[in-house]
Amino acid sequence: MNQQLPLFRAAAPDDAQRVALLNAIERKLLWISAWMIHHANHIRPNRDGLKVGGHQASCASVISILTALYFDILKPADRIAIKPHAGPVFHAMNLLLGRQSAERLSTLRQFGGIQPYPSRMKDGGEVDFSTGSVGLGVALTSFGSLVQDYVRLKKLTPEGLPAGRHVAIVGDAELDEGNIYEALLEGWKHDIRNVWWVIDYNRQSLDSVVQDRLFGRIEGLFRDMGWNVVTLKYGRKLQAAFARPGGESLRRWIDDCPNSLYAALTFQGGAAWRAALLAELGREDGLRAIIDPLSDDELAALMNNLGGHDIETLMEAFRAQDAAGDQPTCFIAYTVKGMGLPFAGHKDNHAGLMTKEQMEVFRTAMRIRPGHEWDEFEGLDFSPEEMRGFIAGIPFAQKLTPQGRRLESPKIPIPALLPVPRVPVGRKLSTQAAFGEILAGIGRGEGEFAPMAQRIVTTSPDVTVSTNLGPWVNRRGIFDRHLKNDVFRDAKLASAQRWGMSPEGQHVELGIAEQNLFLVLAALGLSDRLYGARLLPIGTVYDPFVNRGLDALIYGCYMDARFLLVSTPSGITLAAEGGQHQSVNTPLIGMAQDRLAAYEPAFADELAILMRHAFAHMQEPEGSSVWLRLSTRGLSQPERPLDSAQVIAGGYWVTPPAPGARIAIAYQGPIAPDAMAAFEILRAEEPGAGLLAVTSPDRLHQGWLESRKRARRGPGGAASHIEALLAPLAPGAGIVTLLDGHPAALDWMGGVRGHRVAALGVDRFGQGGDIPALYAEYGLDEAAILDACAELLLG
Ligand SMILES: Cc1ncc(C[n+]2csc(CCOP(=O)(O)OP(=O)(O)O)c2C)c(N)n1
Ligand SMILES: [Mg+2]
Repeated sequence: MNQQLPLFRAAAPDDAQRVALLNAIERKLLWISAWMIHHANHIRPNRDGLKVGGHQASCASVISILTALYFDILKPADRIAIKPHAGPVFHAMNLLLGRQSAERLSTLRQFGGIQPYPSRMKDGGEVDFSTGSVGLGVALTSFGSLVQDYVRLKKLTPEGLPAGRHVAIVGDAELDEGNIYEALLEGWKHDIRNVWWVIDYNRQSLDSVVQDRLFGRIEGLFRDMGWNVVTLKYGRKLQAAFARPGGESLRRWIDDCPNSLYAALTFQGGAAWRAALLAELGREDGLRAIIDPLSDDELAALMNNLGGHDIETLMEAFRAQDAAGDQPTCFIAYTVKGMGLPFAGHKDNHAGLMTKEQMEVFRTAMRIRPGHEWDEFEGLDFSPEEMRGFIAGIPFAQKLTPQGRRLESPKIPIPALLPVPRVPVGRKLSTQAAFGEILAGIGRGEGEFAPMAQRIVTTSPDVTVSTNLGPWVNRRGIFDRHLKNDVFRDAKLASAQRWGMSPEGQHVELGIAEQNLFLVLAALGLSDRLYGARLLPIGTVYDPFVNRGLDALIYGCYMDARFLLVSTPSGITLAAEGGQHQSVNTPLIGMAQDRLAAYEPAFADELAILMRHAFAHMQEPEGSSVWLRLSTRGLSQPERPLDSAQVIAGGYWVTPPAPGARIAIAYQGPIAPDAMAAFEILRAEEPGAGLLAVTSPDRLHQGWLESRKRARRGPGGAASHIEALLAPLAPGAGIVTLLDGHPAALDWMGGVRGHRVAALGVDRFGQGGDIPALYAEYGLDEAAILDACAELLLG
């Protein structure tokens, strides 16, 4: 069984009152969280007959842990992720802290009300990290700590702002998520400090009771990653019992008790505990002396006196660790799921709700008068004034800044034009190469580029060099909390890459784990609001592997983290590298993802406009993150004036159609030369035909959706960009759309003005080959484009 904490020093006398007050808070949190869920399910009118839901058992499980943390240990600068299904406890704590209204608590899971799981965007300033997709919030605390170190070591944070600890309250089943271990490994590499993960070890997940043998493994994993592990298995009552004659056999029995039996006995209560103990240990005199004097309820309370439910045990463990230093620490706090509620320990209790009858019994036990259910200090032995006085004095109740815990950081000025690479005649340039050159140009940090150069931070999961971040990294260095020399450079061994690391470095190098990339981007992209230091984060990744980290990308967007994602190479245009490296679905993800504006430029001038837009847009309150899908295919670069507003809005006519034109070609990305070649042939027969460059199906489509919403509200709204672009075409004209990705990304264009669309694109897995072979096979070459034109023209 797990290692025990040494017996703690006895609580100081002045702590007795504190413990009593904390016990009162536990009582309130248990009541209010259960009542919030009960109210939402049984009292509020239900219009659709669907279950509202909520997790009373998951809440009950962490009451003591959260009480000890928030009302004794945590400080205002600490940043916290809470197990998602304990959301109601979080809101109840804020009620007691005077940061939440009772009225609002009654809106749990209601439209416009408190979200089922804590949400930064929808639940307001007290939520540091949203949670909901289990595992991600936990891992994010590690990367938050890394980012806090990054901005503090560079002295970018407001003067006097203290550093915080990063704390996750973790459900034990969350540890099944692989991203936890990816984050542990990456955290170890970066030597993260001041992170606590407190595991609510109730040995239950959603479906059932978890395996007994698992935890020895997990504890070892944490230790291997340099974490301190503190196990809180037994509370004070049990510890005292173990110290008595016969107590050792009681301890051994509990230690050996399978999780499922322990849970079942907990559910059955005192009489069942007695029967089980007597059957197994009844011949031991000492044991009889311990249990015989206890009533059934007292015996149940003793047997459930686990470390995670014992406020003194928790307080002392947290305080000891608080004083011990900054080593990342995992607390394994044994708990009972549903503790204090009628379904405590039952394996099916995850989504269980108390019945109305059970709630009335619970209400009586909690001394809550009808009509006073939301009163924050109802039914306690302390007066509301005593409770308020105590809470006002705890560290977490102090103000971090006059504005509270959500910080701000001024905007960073972005020059009107970014340095567009100058391409000698005859040289071709890909968007990926252009990206590297533009960033390296900014990285010189000269003149008006100095402020933005200082705030850009790049990160990449082991594809730094192959996504062309190399020149930037050579200029700005790699971030590490410690100075590490570049051994190759010191030995004068030739290499294009400088790989020295220091606290001044501005590139965060990651191992190949794309979820970590997106979690780091999420933390970097919240740095203004969490640490008071605005950054301009850029993450690079191969386009197909966006899918590998997708849930973490969505998670970052859900929190409105702001960053620039550059995914390259993309599509079958990658050619010979082939197969699994060729992305198909990413343009559709870009269209569907909220708070992420997705673009696919074809030429360097477009890219420079879009990168400039991205740096500004990610700083706008109504802006968003930006995604650029790039390519390794070199293209001859046009010399031309370009309307940046149109590039940003999603497209422009390379050759505008004549009024009433019967046909147009709309291309996206590096297929541009093939579209242009086909267009020249088409134009010989159809002189009025148009050639449309699409830089963003996402922005065009979004603009169209918004204009239609406006139109439904009433006449007079402005037409969207795509409506304006397509206006010159004849009614019923044909449009051939093409992109190196799924054709659905553009074929909606037919719906805008009732045109007929032939949508070309990729709808099968890619494969190795050269571009002529692949474009022919997937129907993207000149011949395929002309065939599609003919099909439309001939009707
Ligand atoms: C990524 C993801 N998968 C599945 C779920 C559904 N789900 C919600 S809670 C839960 C189990 C939680 O168990 P545990 O973390 O031990 O929390 P407890 O309720 O026991 O405290 C599951 C599977 C989810 N929220 N996120
Ligand atoms: Mg659990």
